[in-house]
Amino acid sequence: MSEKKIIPIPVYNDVSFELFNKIHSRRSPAILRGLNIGSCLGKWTAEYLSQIVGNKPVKIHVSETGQMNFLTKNFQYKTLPFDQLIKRSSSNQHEDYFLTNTEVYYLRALGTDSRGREVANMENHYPELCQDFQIPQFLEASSIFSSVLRVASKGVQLWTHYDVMDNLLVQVTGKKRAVLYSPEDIPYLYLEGDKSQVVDIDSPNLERFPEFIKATAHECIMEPGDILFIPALWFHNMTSLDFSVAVNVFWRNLSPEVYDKKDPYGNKDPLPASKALEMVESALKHLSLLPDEYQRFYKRRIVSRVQKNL
Ligand SMILES: O=C(O)CCC(=O)C(=O)O
Repeated sequence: MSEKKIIPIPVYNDVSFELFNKIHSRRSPAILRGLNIGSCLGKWTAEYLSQIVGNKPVKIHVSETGQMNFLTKNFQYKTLPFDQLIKRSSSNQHEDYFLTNTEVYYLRALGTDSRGREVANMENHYPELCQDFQIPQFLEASSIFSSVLRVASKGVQLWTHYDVMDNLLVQVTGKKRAVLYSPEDIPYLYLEGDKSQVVDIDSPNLERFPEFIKATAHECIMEPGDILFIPALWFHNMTSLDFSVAVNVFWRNLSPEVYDKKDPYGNKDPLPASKALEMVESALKHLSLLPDEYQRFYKRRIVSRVQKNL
């Protein structure tokens, strides 16, 4: 049986603006280590965060198991005061809980509107934390789309997915394992929309997902202070190895008109791509009017036409 392929994500120390531009144009992931991210490093403990942010309500994911699965929704959305979230997510056993006393928590900060349509922005929504945090001055302010606070219990593993914007993920507190797959690995990832159906990437069900073995994992362990460059369209699967606090910044590398204006997360396909995907669905619907033999023939013709352009 063939072995799982793993490539370590390269680590760059004290990255200059010029080096960052080179890394960015290579379109592959990298760890930027030793950059100044502000006084948050070492300061953002559970006690400090609870005290400074207080009890404002936040919408979170709660799950009995660390391995969260967006497709089967093995978690629930709940609301907690921020300080309660921090208390619970920084401990393994809870006096108060929703599902079980060992449940885990994940916060992906959103805006403040009740329908979750507002883009996350640290300056607007967590101004008390902003004085402690800075992103290296590599990005043009006008291209920045969002800045997202992320808090996770130890053991939370976020499903493999892609986003459509470039991303700098700044790990502030705790360690995190990052496993990334190249956009070229799409044939092996069993996608449903922007997510992979392969939830257990370390012990995949190879009867259901036989091709997954061909995917190459680009891996690293992020230390506090590390910044991971996740290029747009790279799949990523993140596991918090400790109580974890991170901030990520999404920015646009395409012209603004191609992005979906109704996308608060930075993960909706660019408009020309979503149009094209819709047309594929429509093509399949048309073909379903034909007998199997003809359907297969014309699907192969379509695949061969697309492959000519790859
Ligand atoms: O580190 C995390 O909690 C998830 C990061 C992530 O999915 C992202 O930055 O897009």
